This record gives sequence, C-alpha cells and structure tokens, in this order.
Amino acid sequence: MLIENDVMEPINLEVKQRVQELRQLIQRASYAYYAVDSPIMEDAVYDQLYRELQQLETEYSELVTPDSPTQRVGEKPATQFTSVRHNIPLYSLENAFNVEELKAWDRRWGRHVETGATSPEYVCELKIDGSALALTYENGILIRGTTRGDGVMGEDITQNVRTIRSIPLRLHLEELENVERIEVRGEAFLPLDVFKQINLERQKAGEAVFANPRNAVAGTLRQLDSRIVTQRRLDFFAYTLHIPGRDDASIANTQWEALELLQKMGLRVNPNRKLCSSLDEVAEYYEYWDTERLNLPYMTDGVVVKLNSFKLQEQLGFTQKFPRWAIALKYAAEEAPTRVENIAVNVGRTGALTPLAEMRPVQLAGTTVSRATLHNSDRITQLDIRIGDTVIVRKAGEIIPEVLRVLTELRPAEAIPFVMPTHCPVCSQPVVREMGEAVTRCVNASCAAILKGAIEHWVSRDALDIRGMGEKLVHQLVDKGVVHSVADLYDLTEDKLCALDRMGTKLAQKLVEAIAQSKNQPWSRVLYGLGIRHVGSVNAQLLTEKFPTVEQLAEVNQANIETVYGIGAEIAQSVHQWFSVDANQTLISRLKAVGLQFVQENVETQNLASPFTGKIFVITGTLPSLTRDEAKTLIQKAGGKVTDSVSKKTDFLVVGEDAGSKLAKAEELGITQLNEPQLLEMLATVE
Ligand code: 0OX
Repeated sequence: MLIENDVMEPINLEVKQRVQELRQLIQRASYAYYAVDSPIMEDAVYDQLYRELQQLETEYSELVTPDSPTQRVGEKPATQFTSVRHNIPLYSLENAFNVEELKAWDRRWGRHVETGATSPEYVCELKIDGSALALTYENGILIRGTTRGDGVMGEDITQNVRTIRSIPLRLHLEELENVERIEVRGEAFLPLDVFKQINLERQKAGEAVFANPRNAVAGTLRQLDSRIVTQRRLDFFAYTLHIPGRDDASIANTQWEALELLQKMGLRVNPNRKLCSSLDEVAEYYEYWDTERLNLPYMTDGVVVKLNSFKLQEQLGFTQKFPRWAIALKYAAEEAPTRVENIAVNVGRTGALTPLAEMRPVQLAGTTVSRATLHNSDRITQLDIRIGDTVIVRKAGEIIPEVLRVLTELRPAEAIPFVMPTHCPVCSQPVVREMGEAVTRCVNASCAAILKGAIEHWVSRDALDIRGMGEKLVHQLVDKGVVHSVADLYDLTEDKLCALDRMGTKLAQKLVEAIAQSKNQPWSRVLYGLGIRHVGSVNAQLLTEKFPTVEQLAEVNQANIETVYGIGAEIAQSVHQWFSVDANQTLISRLKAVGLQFVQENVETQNLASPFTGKIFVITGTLPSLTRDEAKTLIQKAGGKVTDSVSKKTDFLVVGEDAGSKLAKAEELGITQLNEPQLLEMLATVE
C-alpha cells in the first residue's frame, strides 16, 4: 500500500504512471510472444522495458505489486507439446549493458569467495540469439530434446530436435566411461540467410513475418509438423554438459575444458570463444565483436562471460533466477520504446520543413536520445504517429535517430494527430509542396532559418572552415540583422563583432582573422560552401577538377556537367539551375570582389592525376592511428570513394588489425591491400 504523507517522500505521479505504462506494455508483449506466437516488439525493446521497470521498482520498492511482470519467474509453455520437468533447472542470465556493469558484477561475486592472489580466468562465449535447448542422451543416444520453457518445466520437442543436423543422434563417448545419462545444453539458432528466406516465403504466402531470427527459431521448434522443421535448417551450439548424479568437476575442471569435451563428443561448439585472464581482456573481446558480429552468419546480441573454474562456480551457486558466476554482457540496444511529447517542425538550409518528434529521453546505442526525425508528412501519415503515442525509436551507428513504428495498441484517447503547417514556422511565409515531392519547403529566400543554415554550412569544417563561428554566433548575426548573406561575413569588423553579446575583443580579433584566412580556401571548398543541392564535398571536388574556374562551370550546359565521372543528371540539373538564378550570380560577384578563390590552382598537379580519383576503397579492422572516419575523409578528399562491402568493383582494401571476413573476401578476389603507412604514403602524393 502506498502512503503519501510528510514522513515518506511522495512518489511523483509521473513515476507511478510510467510504472503502470511499463507493466501494461510488458504484459501485452509477453502475451503476444508466448500465448499467440505473434510478437509485437523486438527482444531488445522488451529487455529495455523490463529493465526500466526493474530499476523503478528497485528505486521505489513501495510500487512493487505481486502481479508485476518482474515477479514472474518465467512464462507458461504452450500446451500442444508434452510438458517435462527439467532435472536441473535452466537458469537465465543476468544482464550487463557495458563494461562498468560488468566490473560491478565482478566486484559483487568477488566479495562472496576467496580467490587467492591471482586473478580468476573468464570464458567469453558469443551470446547466440536463439532458443535454449536441453538434450538428454542415454548410453550415448539422443532420447529427448526439450525447450527451456519457464526454466523448470519445458516442452518435449524431440521430433523437431532430431531434424537439427549439428545435434548428433549418437555421441562419441570415448572420453567418458560408464555414463548412463548426459544432459547437454545449448542454443538452437537459424542462420540469417534462412531467416530471410523464410520471411520472404511467408510474405508471399500472405502470412505474418517473424520479427527476428530468435522468434523464428522459437516458432520453428514448436512446429507440430517436423517436416517443416527439417526444411528450416536449424543449427545448434552447445555450451554446457551435466551428468546427473556426478558433480561437474568429475567431468572437467573448467568451462573451457567442458567446451572442448563437448566438441570431442561430436557437438558443435562456437569457435569464437576466448579464455581471458583479466576483465580488460574480456572488455577487448566484447568491443571487438561489437562490430565483427555483423559479419557472422547468425545473430548474436552480446557476450556470455563465465568464471572458468568449476570450483568457483560451485562455491558461488545461483540466485533465484541466475547463476552468480555468469553474466550476459549485452550490446547496447539500438531500438527502444518511448513516448512522443510533441512534434516540432525544423526549417533547414534548403528550406525543407522537417517534422521532429520530441520524446521522453531514452538511452539508445549508448547515448541519450530525445528527438527523432520524422522526415516528412508522408512518413508521418505512413507511420500514423500522433502526439502522445508510444513509439519505437532506432539509432544505428552515426545515423540520426528515427521513429521506426508506433505501438498503436497503447495510443491514449487524447492523442493528437499532426498537421503540417501551411506557413513557415520561422518567417511565417506560405510554404509549398511541389508535385511529386515528399518535402514541404519554405521558398522565401530571405527566411532567417534558410540564411542561418546557409551560413552554418559556409563556415563548417569541410567548407570554408571558419573556426570560432558557432551556431549561436551565426544566429545572433542573423537575428540582429548584421548579416544577410554569406558575403556579409567579409564585411565584419572587430567593432561590429564587439557589439554582440558575449563577445570580447580577443575573440572578435580571432574571428576577423579566421574569416580573412578563409579567402585562401580552394575553389572546391567554395563550391561546396555555396550549398547547392546534391553538391557534397566529393562532388564539389569532381566538378572543380573538370571546371577549374567558376565561369566554366556557370556557362556549361547540363549535359556537359553530366560528363564528369560520378556526376549524374540530378546533380547536373541542380548545379545548372543554381547558376541560372540572378541572386546567385550577384553572390558570386560579391564573393569574388572580397577575394574568395574561384579558380583551381595548379590544375595539372591536382587530383586528376591522383591515384585515388574514381577508385573504390573499403576499410576493415582497426588502423594504428587513424579512426575509420578519418581515413574515409582523407580518401574522399583525395578523390577516392569509400564503400562498406568488398566486391569485384573494389580497388583497394585498407587493412587494420583484427580484420575479419572482408579481408578474406578481398584475398579471394585478389584485391590490392594497403596498411595505414602505405595509405598515408599514397595520400602524401596528393597535395
Ligand atoms: C548463449 C548462451 C546462453 C549456463 C548457465 C546459465 C546460462 N545464448 O549463447 N547461456 C549460456 O550459459 C548458460 N551460454 C551461452 N553461450
């Protein structure tokens, strides 16, 4: 019972509401997953919701109720198969989401037992995202296969288990004498290519697709017709071995030895395991596989870290749910649920109106996310997103967070649909949406938002690189009417700058100097800085190589622009159109008058002769000093292209340490490899 009085600090209403909301979400998700075999959210999303609820209940223990999903040990198995009680329960794993949490786990178990002076050993296994299975062998013959179920009771799915080729029907028992019964546990999984094919077939047949390979495995294992299971090419990695009545130490002394024994007995054991003698080594393994796992033909969602010594494992034992000697170190979820509190509209430098979801802050791929792009009104209609909705947001790598879908079943009655404004939210002028275009635009050339965006782009690092000219200063310059065009930047004086807020003489002096310096930037950067649609820094380089003066570029027709390697019709049209606008010609004249570069110097020695021009590069592994992004930028600036995957078209593979499957493929295709020093040497020839 919750008592709110002046002795106990009242729990704010928002926390109570959130706890209720989380329970409702989790209950619906569990029902959809377990009872009707039709998941409504990804496992990572479910994990995140569950964890948030657990955290709130730990913080506000008064809110824990017996019917909370956190109080449930497991889910009931479906009824089609015979239920079987496991001889030894199948425990699940506690989760850690970063190395800090792993260290906290390590300190915790370390307090329970004496380990002596030496650091313990850890076994790292990839955490396969499949379904746990328990296999029973009698006198070496497979007699039963069961699902995990709730950990205590599982389902007998022997018929289906027999279809998995990597599960031997008879074990090699030379290693173990006089054992009647052996229990093997491991993870059944679906190779990713099979998963994709199954979904394709289901889609064609008008059936619901599986949300992820894990659900597809669970669904397949519970198929009543084992002929279908055979077609699905399930696979299996084994990770534990028990002999009822014997303690584990009589079979092996360590987890590492047990894995080797399982392999000798004929079971498939994941080869990507590692025996580590420190947590730092564990962290290294975890970081390495964070990216490398994407090259594996099956899904993994973390690393299972286990204490290697069975003696230590035995001393530590189990909690209600988990072994104390193991933990799942999971990779940060890239998708999470949250609530849309508002939909704002941003006006970019091209005048495009972009709706943005303002959301309850949520942890995603290691960062806090509170805004996500909704792209355009078509996307909003397609998603059917409303203010007040619970949505799934995604952030993968450097990608801007986006809303993936709406959990419409959680929509509150008061949710508000979004309407695209008819007038620009910055300059109040009417907006337009051209036929066939998804984007709504403000077309007022003197709109402050467009001007601010244009100036921010002009001063940015890859353009004119005017250091010290940040977003706030640009906004002030526009809002106070000091600057109406990028050309006005060149009329700024120390006095004019000093009249602005938070501006001292030193800073003003530096800025004036940086602005003057920008006049030395080459024509390619000036062209990029003009912000012509579709002209990024690489295209600007390609264009200025072919057209070394602004007059040449401004005067040619569209077809001529298209002859440049890498420049397509859309880009050519955009460039041609830009130069045909009078206001843009005036801008060029003003910029020329103040001394900006509109001629490419030393054309002969420029990148036309560069060994990078038009060449396709792929970067793999960790380079000794450059980050992948730095290497990518350098290659692009030298005229090369960087792609993600190796193909026959790849010209060079830049190889760092721990290179994975890309290296193997490049070797197979005979592609030239470069290490970092060789790349730098090649770059040094391009100036
Ligand atoms: C996996 C995986 C799962 C042993 C005791 C508790 C967990 N998904 O790949 N579980 C375990 O270990 C059990 N190991 C794994 N590799």
